[in-house]
Amino acid sequence: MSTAAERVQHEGLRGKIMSAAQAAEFIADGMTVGISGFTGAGYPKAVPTAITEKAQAAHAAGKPYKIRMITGASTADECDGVLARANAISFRSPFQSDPTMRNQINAGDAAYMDVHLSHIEPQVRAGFFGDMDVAVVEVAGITADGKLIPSLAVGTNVTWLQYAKKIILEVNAQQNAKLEGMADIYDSIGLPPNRQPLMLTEAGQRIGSPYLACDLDKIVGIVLTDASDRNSKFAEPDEMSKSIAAKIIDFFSHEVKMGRLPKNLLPLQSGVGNVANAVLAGLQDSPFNDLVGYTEVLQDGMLDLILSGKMLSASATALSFSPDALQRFNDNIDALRSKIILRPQEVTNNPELIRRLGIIGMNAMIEADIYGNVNSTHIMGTKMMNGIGGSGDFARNSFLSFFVSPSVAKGGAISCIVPMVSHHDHTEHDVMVLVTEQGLADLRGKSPRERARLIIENCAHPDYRDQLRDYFDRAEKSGGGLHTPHLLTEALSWHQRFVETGDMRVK
Ligand code: 0RQ
Repeated sequence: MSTAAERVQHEGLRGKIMSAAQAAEFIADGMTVGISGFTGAGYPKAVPTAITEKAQAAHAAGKPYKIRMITGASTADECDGVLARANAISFRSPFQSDPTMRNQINAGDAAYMDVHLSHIEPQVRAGFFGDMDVAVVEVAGITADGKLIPSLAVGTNVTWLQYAKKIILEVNAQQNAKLEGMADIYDSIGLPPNRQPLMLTEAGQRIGSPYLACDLDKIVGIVLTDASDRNSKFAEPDEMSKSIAAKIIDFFSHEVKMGRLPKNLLPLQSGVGNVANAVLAGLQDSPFNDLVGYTEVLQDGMLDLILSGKMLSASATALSFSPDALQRFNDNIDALRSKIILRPQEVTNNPELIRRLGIIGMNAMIEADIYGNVNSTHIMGTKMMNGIGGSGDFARNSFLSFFVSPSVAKGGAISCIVPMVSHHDHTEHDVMVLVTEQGLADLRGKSPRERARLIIENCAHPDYRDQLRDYFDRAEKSGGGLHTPHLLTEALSWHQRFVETGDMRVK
């Protein structure tokens, strides 16, 4: 493996190598900082800690110091975590999953704008977030002619490098040098009224360059690192995840039999987490072959489908592996380079492409209501969990859109099927199939009342079915034929009961 210094092959840029502390000097209080990283991959490992030290010194001296931080998606403890603990973030967008950051957002100590991942790059380019003062971007290397080799996530790097006034690069020797050639960087989408069509007609196609590019004069510092992404091991799929996965796979078989899906299905998008991983693990032993992936985050399950030959190719924005899977990836990188395509998130999450390619989108949820509206972000309607991420881009535009969840949370004290969701992320119009360990509700082609009966009988936990039937029956009778029956004074009473008593069940 080459050292980080050896990976800076451009003569002129070698003179810009400096420490993280020196690089952090370019970042002043109040600045908007574009940071690389997508679901725990490709985030800077050293400069965030150096910013933290600056913030702590400023705060100790009674001076203000906070940055406005915009990323591709979530980063990791060495980035979101350290900065949040040092109270160094005043504003955060578009997606995070760090516990301290989450607490600060919910306490009102940091402002948060939760944005569809397909929107963040064009909105930054359009100036909705003001100027971007500095970008801090991790790369796997810099070529002799100044091209940047993307690391394990491409995320928003194209836009950050173009729009930031100054650029700090972290060159990380831990990222495999053989990543060179895996990315497909397309950066000519533009803004209205000159937005260009994305000429990508197959998930595995390449339309751009393998390199990121920027104005080299904007690079003010290069920091050398040698640290891995901090992805933890996935738990082996538990019974709950396996049960949800099995129902989805049965449904695929049914759809193939009905002639509504081809034998190799359609390109698969899968959200983050254990259920998503279990669905992909379940596909390993399924009758489907020649699968194709088209997803934001490529996790262990999809990697193993490619390695076993079940999946032909996968397009992603980030490779977010457990340590074991990263080893398998590195061991097989020569064979994988032509099968995995790393794209900017503005391409991956582009509604135009998701619609054109006919994606099967599978995402997790916090709760759904009896009509099929889904809440992916807010606990009890008020507390931000992570953010909408790319789930909305995929839910609205996929050919088939699934939402999955266990039927209950917190040991049964919370029903994930409720009369009315306490926050709306995905409306009934974007949710086609709901799946819990109890069963699957195919909502396509059904009216709200038909959907309600199906969701209650198929997806709700038995402990809550009578309560839901009672709510729906009384709502139906109350108005004499309402299109979407509700009892407005009771619709959110289940959440209220949980807040007051710690249990949604009527005792
Ligand atoms: O709480 O952590 O205290 O134990 O919520 O629940 O079941 O482990 O679910 O980790 O798969 O996350 C929707 C949040 C699900 C995620 C969400 C509690 C539960 C637990 C987590 P604890 P689970 P997951 C592409 C796709 C939006 C972004 C997205 C998410 C914790 O999937 O952030 O889809 N999605 N991106 O106990 C109260 C309920 C609850 C509940 C669960 N109804 N009420 N608490 N919990 N249901 C990738 C990107 O976009 C980057």
